[in-house]
Amino acid sequence: MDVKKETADLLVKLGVDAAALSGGTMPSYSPLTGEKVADLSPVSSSDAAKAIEEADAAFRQWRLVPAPRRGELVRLLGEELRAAKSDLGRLVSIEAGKIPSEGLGEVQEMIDICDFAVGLSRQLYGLTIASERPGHRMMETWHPLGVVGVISAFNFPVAVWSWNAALALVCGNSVVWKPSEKSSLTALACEAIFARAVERFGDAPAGLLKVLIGDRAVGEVLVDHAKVPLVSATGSTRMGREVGPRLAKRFARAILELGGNNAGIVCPSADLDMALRAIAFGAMGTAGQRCTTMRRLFVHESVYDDLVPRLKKAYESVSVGNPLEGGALVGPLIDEAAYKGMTGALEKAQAAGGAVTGGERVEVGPDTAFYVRPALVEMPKQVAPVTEETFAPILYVMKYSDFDAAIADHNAVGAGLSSSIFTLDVREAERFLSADGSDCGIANVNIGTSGAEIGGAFGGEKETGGGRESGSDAWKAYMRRATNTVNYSTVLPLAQGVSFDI
Ligand code: UN1
Repeated sequence: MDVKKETADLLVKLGVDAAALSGGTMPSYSPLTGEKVADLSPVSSSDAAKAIEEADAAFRQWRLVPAPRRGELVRLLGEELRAAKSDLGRLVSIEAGKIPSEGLGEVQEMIDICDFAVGLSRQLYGLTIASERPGHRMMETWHPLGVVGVISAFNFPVAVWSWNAALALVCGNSVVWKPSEKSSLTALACEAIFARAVERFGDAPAGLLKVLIGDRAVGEVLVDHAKVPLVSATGSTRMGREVGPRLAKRFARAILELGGNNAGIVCPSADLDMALRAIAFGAMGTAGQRCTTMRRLFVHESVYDDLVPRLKKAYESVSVGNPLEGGALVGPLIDEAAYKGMTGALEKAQAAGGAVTGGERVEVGPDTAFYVRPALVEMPKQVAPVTEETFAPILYVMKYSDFDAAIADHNAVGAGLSSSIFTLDVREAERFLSADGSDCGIANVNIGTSGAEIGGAFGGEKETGGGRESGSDAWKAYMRRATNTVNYSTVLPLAQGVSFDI
C-alpha cells in the first residue's frame, strides 16, 4: 500500500484541507512503515492563547443554550461519525497502527459516547435537599464550567477526545484539544467531522472546538491559561506529574488518566479457555499499547503448568505484521523509542531472573517500522521492571500459592487503573471487588483488563491520577455545582440556631 497517498486521500475525503498536510515544520509518521506522511504547521503559543480566548467567547454563548438543544449538536456529531466510521477507523489504523477492527472499534466508542451524551443532555440533574429551616428550599444546580482543555495520547487518538468533548459540549462548555504530536492527523479529521455537525446544527457559536496542533509548548499554554478551568489529560504518569501541580497552582481542575500496570489473577477454578482468550487480547491486543493493557499475570500454582504453556504457544503463533495488509492481530509499535523501551525492559527482566518467550523484532517492510513479537516473561517474583509500566506488549507472569499474597502483590505497584480476576469461586470474585481487594478504578471478573464500555466511569487510582471520564456520573467534573437556598417565608431564621438580632 502507498501509505502516504492513502493518508492524504482519506484526510481529504474526511474533509481536511489538503493544503494543511504539507509545507509545515511538524512531521507526521505512520508506524505501519515508519514513513513520513505529512508536514503539519504547528500553532504558535500566541495563536494557541488566541484560540483559547475564542473558545471562551464561544462558551459564554453556548452556556445559555438549553442543554437538550446542546445535545442535538452531539447527536449530529454521532451521525457524522457513523458516516465517517470506515474512513476514520482506517486513518486510526494508519496513524496508530491498530488492526482494522480496533480502528473501527475506536470510532464506535466515539459514537457510543455521543449517544450517551445526547441522553445525558436531558439528565443533568441536581438534588433537592431538605432544609432545616421552615419556609426554605435547598437545591443544587449544575452550571457549565468554561473552556475544557483536552490533552490526548497517540494510542486512543480520537476516542479519548470524544469522551471529553461529548460530555463537555452537552454540559455547556467549549473544548480546546491538544492531540499528541504522534496523532495529529486523526485530530484534524475529527475537527472536520465536528465542523460538519456544527454546520448542520445551524446556530452554534464559532469556536466551540479548537484543535491545537503542536508540541509540548502548546500543551503548556493550555495548562497555564487562566481561562481554562479544567484540563483532562491522558498520557504518562511523568506527564501527569508535571500537569497536575501546574493546574493545582492556579486552582484549575484536572482529570488525569495516566499510566496503568494492569494485572490479572488466575485462580484454581478459572475457566482456562476463557482466561486464555481474555489474557491474549488484554496483553497482546493493540500491540500492548492501551493504558488498560494487561501487563502482569498471577497464576495459581495448581493451574500454572496447564495455562502458561498454552499462553506461550499463543505468543509464539500470533500473527505480527502490517494489519492493513495481511490480517495480522499484532501491528507495529508506535516508534523506535517504544521499541527501545521494550528491549530495555526485557533485558532488565532477564537480569532479574525472567525467562522470555518472544520479544524479538519482526521484519515487516522498511527498518523505520518497529514490529515486535509480543513477549511473555516468566518472573520468579515481582521486582522491577514488573513494577513499572512499559508501553509495549510485555506480559510478566508469576506463580502464586496464597490468594491474600496475590492480592497484595497485585496492588503493590504505583498505577491503579484496571484489573481482572479469573475464577468461578464467588468468594474469590467478591473479595477481589471488595474494599480490601483490587485497588484499581476498574476491577473485572472473568474478562480482561482492557476494552471497557463507555457506560462506566473510566479511570484509575494512585499514579493513574484519579480522574474519571466517559460514563456514569463523570459528567459532574465538567460542570460547576451551585448549592441554592431559597427563603420563601417572611422571617429570617439562621441555620444551626444562630441568633443575630440587630
Ligand atoms: C486508553 O488506552 O487510553 O478500556 C483508553 C479500553 C478502551 C479505552 C482505552 N475502552 O481499553
